[in-house]
Amino acid sequence: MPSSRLAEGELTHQERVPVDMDLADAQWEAYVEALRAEGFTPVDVPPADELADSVFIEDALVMVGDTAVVTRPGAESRRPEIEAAEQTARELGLRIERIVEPGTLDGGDVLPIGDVLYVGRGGRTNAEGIRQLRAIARRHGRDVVAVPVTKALHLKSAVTALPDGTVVGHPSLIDDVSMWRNFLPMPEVEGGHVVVLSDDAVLMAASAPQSAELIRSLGYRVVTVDISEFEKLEGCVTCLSVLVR
Ligand code: CIR
Repeated sequence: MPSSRLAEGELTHQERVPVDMDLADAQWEAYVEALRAEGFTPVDVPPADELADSVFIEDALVMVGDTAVVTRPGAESRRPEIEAAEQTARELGLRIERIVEPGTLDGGDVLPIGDVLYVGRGGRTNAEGIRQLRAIARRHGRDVVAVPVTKALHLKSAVTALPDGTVVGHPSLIDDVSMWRNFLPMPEVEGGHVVVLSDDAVLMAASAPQSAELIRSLGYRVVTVDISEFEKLEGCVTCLSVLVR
């Protein structure tokens, strides 16, 4: 659940604006309920109230097969978040691997498409973090493809993928659109953020209604959640959970 200090979280591209904490808590509950309604069993990572960004759990853990990679977040203020994340992964019986100093890697920079992990090299994830993830991924039969990210906080702030592998995103945030073979531009920035729920359903933020319509027109069921208070801290719909399948 969100820290009561959420409003003090890291900001890179946006101006700080007031956060309605009651609304943030309600939006969090609705997000968790939406996942439950889709058949997931939500497991809470113990709340870390002193860590403003701790609700953005995606950045602390990356799933590679049945292994949880505990990251080393690029923002120093976020490094202590990994403790509770690792503890929860252990309690779930997952195998653990780690990104270690001097590597940095945020889970928001890791986009799995099939057996490939696309990894954003930007402000939070460095070359050493990518090298370490590549070595871990290889042991699990997966490839890593590194992608420069200079216009967005994380790779997944710029692009994500539909269940069929189509990459969606807003061109203004993408360094090189031509590197994505199967790219579909979205009319809104937040339209580039989808959580794959199943082969035919995705979760999206309510802030991207035109993109949701476009994706519905392709035959997908689109579940929407309002995450306005998290978007004020540069959080996307992907960043509030880690899906363990
Ligand atoms: C940060 O700057 O680290 C947080 N305020 C937001 C992180 C959002 N994470 C994500 O989209 N994966």
